Amino acid sequence: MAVSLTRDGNVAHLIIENPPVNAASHAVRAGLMAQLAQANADPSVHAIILSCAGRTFVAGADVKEFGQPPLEPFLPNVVNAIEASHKPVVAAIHGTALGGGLELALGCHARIASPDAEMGLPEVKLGIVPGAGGTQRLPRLIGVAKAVDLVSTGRRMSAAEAHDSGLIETIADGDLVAAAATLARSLVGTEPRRTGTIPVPAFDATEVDKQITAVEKKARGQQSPAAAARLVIQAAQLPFAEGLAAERAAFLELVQSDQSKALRHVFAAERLAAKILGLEDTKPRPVETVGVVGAGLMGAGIAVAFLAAGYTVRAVERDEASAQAGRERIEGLFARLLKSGRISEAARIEQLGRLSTFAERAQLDPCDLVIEAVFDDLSVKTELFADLSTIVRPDAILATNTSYLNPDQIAAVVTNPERFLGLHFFSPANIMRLVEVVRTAQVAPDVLATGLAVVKRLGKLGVVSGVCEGFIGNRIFTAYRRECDFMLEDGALPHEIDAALEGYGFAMGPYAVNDMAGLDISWARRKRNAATRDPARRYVAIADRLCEAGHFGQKTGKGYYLYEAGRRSVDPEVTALIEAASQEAGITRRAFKADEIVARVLDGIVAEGRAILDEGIALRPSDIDLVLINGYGFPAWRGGPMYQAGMR
Ligand code: T1G
Repeated sequence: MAVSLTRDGNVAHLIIENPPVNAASHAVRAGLMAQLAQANADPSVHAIILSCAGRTFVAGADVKEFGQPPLEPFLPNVVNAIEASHKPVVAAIHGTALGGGLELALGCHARIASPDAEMGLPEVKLGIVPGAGGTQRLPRLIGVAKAVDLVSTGRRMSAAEAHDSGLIETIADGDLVAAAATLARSLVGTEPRRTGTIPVPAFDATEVDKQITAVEKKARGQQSPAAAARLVIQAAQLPFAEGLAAERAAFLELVQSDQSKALRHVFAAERLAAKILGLEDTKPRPVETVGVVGAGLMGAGIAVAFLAAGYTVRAVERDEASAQAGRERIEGLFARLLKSGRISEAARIEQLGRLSTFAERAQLDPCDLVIEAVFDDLSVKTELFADLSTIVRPDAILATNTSYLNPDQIAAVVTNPERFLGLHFFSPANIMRLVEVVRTAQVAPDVLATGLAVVKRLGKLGVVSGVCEGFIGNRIFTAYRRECDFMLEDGALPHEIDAALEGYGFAMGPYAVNDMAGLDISWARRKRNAATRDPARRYVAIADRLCEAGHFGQKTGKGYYLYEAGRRSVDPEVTALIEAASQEAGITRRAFKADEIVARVLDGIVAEGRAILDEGIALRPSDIDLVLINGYGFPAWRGGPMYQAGMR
């Protein structure tokens, strides 16, 4: 039974049980309506509590029912019925109360949560808006500005923040259900506090308008964030029932939209990425102490990611001075997280407390896993891993963060190479969600499973990639850049290509990205590969010309663009250099429309994606979508390049 009713004296306890995440499926909705009616009809019941069995409170409507014929009772009606109850109903929240789950709790007359509970309305991440009263009830409890932030970002609130903002009455100290029963009993005989009847607090309309403008800018073409934010404003302008109707209409329209279908593909793809054939029953190895070799930009970010996820970190550098610099770099990242409010002072101290830095590799011997982020050169890597093989336990896992080298060549020097794999982080490693888990030729199943489990514990998205130059992401990015460079030589200009792709929804165009990363890194690699480059293949020398002219990007104040006083502008010197390169190549330049630029780029990406699938480097098209979305700024609301190409 999806919803059971038990008694605790004069309190009826409704318990939802629908594993794995108590989604508000049809059975749950019908069960709630029936048990609520029974509790309300029973004179010996004076109050009601609503809680969930298993690991979490309701994590939302059942996304698996989307696109199916809708079955009554609909969730808004269930929430309204709870709100209308003449006996007080208390929600007891543990785990994650998300979407329709939080909306159920908002329909209750009071809410209590366990200290580690989280709450949010992440519907925008599925291309929809809350559809069961969330945009109308939430602002009545936490105010308009905070509600706009929560519904337009889909972020979660901790129990502490929820309590401070007025979303929940209290945080349970000890047994959650017992505390909820006490709270429910304290409300017996009082008029239930129906959220829908609470006036929306006054708000600063100018400030909220600015908020919505920022939401639209950040959405880069995605509809749902601004739609959700506007509905919150309407809550302050319309009678409650009309606000609910406006929300429902917006929900029903968006749930049919291409953007929502694409984002639901991404939701399902993320769950699928963790499912690897043959690893279903493979138990990961225990990992608690992690070694990080190289505490430069990448290494420091990786160390912060592991510390934030509760691991003990031993960071090693080549000498004392570098080790000290590495520690300062890590502390600097924490200081920035603190300043931006992403971490509390207590958490910063606790996490840094699990860090130790050394100048001797021998200090890595207690590690369960060691990952390196040293200079991306084969001889540097092989020397390191040959040494590490003699230092750490024979069963300790060794991982490389290489972006372009062949991990199988590195594995050749590793003792017990079955314990070696690639964990390719993206910069900044403590922020970027994507990690390519590189399946080396000899990796043991439980080592691969451990890699995926570690990435999940880091709160990141692991995508398995086979071994080829650049793995999935950089290989496709090379193809994407190649198409862009061809158009550059054929007549387009960097700002035109960037504008076309940003107009399509990319976070940033390739030339602006290149200027941020620095042109010299890829120049060094091109020079390394020049001897083996296929002379039959078209080669565009524009980037080389720019580097020869000292255009290394933002770090030199000029790259594909000019950077003055923090502003980016078109550089006539670059335009002239590009036109000269076309002439040198005997090409008559022509104009490019934005649509053609986007189509050429997508064709290039999809063609490389198909090759990667044919070679078995990626396990499925949706993995490629996830890599481009989470590592290269491809707009999630378009579902990914392979999805756009009709490959599911
Ligand atoms: N419906 C159905 N199945 C769900 C689900 C959902 N809402 N959420 C998760 N699952 C499945 C998931 O597919 C996987 O299944 C298993 O649960 C474990 O998930 C009216 C309309 C809750 C934080 O957007 O964010 O409410 O792959 O691997 O990492 O306004 O899942 O094992 O077969 O992700 O521990 C709004 C979505 C819906 C929350 C758990 N809610 N879920 O994370 O496990 S729209 C959401 C999550 C809505 C109303 C509207 C996470 C999680 P399988 P998992 P996890």
